[in-house]
Amino acid sequence: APIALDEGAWLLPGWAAAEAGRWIEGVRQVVAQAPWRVMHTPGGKSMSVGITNCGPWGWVSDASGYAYTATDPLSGQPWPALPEWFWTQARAAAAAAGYPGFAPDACLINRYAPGAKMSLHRDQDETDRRAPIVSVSLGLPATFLWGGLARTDRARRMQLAHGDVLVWGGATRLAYHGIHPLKDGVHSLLGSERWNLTFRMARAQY
Ligand code: MD5
Ligand code: FE
Repeated sequence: APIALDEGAWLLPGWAAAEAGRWIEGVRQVVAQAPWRVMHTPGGKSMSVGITNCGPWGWVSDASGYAYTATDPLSGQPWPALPEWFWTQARAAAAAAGYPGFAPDACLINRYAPGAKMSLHRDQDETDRRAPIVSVSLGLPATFLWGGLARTDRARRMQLAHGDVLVWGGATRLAYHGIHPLKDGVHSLLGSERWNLTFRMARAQY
C-alpha cells in the first residue's frame, strides 16, 4: 500500500522488486542503443552519475543549459523507445498513488557508482508541472535528501531501497531534492551500482 510522505508524495515500498529482472533487461536494452554518458552542468562541472534516456524526449545538460531533446546528441538518432513494460508500470504506479492518466513521454535513467551523488535541485524542465514524476530505484540503497520549495528549507533524509517506487506530485513536485554520495556495497543484481529511472511528462499535457 502507498505510504504518504507529504502533500502529494507517495512511497510504494518495494513495488518494482518482484519484476526487477524485467526492469533491468529494459535498461540494458536502452543502454545498448544509447550508452551511459557523463553530462556537464551549465557551470561546466561534470556530473558524477552516468545518464541515458528513453522515450520521445530525453533530458540533457551541457554548457548551454538543461533541455529535453528528441534525439540523442551522441548519435543524432531518436532516443530509444520507451519499453512498453516501463510505460505501463509507471502509469500503474502513478495511478496507485492517486494520479490516473499519467502518460510519460520521457524516462531519464541515472547510474550511480560508489561516491556518485546528485546535488540539491528541482525538476522544472517539464512543460506541465501538474503531472507527477515517478521514480524507480534499483540496486544499491541510497540516502535521498528531500527539502522544501526553497533551497534553504531543511532537507529530510530517507533511504531508498531496491524496488522502491516514489511518486512526486502535487505540492512536492517542485521540491528540492538530491542523493547523498552512494556508499560502497554489493547488490545481488546490480553489483556496486544503483540505477534510478524517472518517468516524466516532459511535453505532454497531464
Ligand atoms: C535519483 N533522480 O534517485 C533521483 C530520484 C533526477 C533525480 O532527482 O532528477 O534524475 S527522483 C526524485 C524526485 C523527483 C521529483 C521530485 C522530487 C524528487 N521531490 O519533490 O523531492 O536519481
Ligand atoms: Fe530530480
